[in-house]
Amino acid sequence: MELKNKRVLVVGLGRSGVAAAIFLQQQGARVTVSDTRTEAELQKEIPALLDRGISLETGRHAERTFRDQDLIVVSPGVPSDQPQLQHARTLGIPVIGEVELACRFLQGKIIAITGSNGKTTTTTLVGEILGKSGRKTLVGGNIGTPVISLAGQSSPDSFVVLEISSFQLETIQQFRPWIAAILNITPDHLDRHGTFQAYVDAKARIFENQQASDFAVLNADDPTSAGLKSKLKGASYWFSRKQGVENGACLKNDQIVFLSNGQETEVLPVSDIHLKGAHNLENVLAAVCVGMIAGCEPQQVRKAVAEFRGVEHRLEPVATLNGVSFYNDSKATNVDATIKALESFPGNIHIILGGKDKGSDYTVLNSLLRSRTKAAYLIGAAAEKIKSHIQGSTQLIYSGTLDRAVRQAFEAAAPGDVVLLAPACASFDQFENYEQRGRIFKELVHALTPVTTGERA
Ligand code: UMA
Repeated sequence: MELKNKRVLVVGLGRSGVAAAIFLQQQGARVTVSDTRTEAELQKEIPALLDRGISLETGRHAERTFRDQDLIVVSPGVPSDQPQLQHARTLGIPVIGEVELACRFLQGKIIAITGSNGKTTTTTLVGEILGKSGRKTLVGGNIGTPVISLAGQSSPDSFVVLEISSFQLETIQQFRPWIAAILNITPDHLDRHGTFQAYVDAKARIFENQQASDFAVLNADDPTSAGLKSKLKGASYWFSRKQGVENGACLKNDQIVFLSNGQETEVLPVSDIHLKGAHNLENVLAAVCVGMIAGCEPQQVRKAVAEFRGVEHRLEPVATLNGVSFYNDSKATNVDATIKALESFPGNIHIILGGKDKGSDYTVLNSLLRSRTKAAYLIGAAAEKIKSHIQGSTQLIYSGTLDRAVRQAFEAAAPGDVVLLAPACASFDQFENYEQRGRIFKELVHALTPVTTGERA
């Protein structure tokens, strides 16, 4: 892709937009960035761009700005059916996402992992497995490091492990992973995609440009992702925690085994895994499957899994105070992730729910709320909607803020209980992102003062 002297517009000035704009400018493009946030709101981002001579449009997306371009690169958070983008397309201006831009420049083998839940844990673990097997490994994507920022570090011997979201897949054209995995598909981001089918279609695009020499990995236990089998062009591998598979990773006598072309390899005992929950067992199975396809030795895979303690904000143990255990699952930004978090504990849970609604149906939480929780503490903009969906399933407390929820849950909890932040919503109504929500939760927990049993009574 020749960028020298090309007029390129970058839409959105978040992490992806900043990285894309700088990369494009380094390639000799004449770059403009457009963001709906005001100049005052972009104080942190602006200086690095102005220093490099990048032009800025803030507070709006003017149609004219979009018209006068040779290429438009959109950030994942910008809806791809946005009117200015639609108009640019009708003028024949190519509109691509940051991942598509990056794939034109990345060297080495791309391993792409998507799914509604478990992406970050699996991507991180695959990175650990490959890294500990002595391969030159780069990790990025939706996990937080824009893919474009890896382009310059990559070389033909690199393994580039990417967490890829449905938003990023909406704007690919040639993106072709050597190994592509879908972990699971359950309703999420319906506010952006409109329908569940549109969301599934976006996820399925991860396989779109694969060829016979590539590999596809799917979850045999998840009907929606397994249903994409007909779309696969590469060799298909499966992972399952419930059944045997012909090619892929599954369980046999409490061992994870890998099967490929009729050959079975014992990789590790399930007891080596430190992560809680059945969903994490699935994530490990997927990562083992990818690591083995990539040619890692089983003992290296085993070592990496055994040393892996999980990722921040994913069912992360925070502290135990007065016998009450606190868990930070701020990354549970959809209903299915919250279900998995609830399933990880046998009962006595005080759950904190709420934030920015994404068009979700919270009624599906009711049976687990009834059987495993003592109370739900509702916060954020979605509190009223959640209340109307889960009324009668457990004791409901309208806390409003995370701060109040943490204090109220701690006051109500008895020794042996669990206080779980697994909000089933995005964070953007009250926080910058889920990471900030998780960090604040941990700070609030650490600031709680343990009381003696006498005081508590
Ligand atoms: N903006 C516009 N016009 C619009 C919409 C947004 O100008 O119509 C601007 C906003 O004002 C803001 C910027 O775009 O300044 C934000 O862009 P962005 O939302 O793409 O955010 P980035 O900081 O670039 O982060 C993105 C991903 N964000 C989203 O997909 C929403 C990050 O995933 C990712 O880590 C990062 O790129 C690096 O690749 C976060 C996420 O929430 C974690 N992902 C979703 C999820 O996991 O559920 C998909």
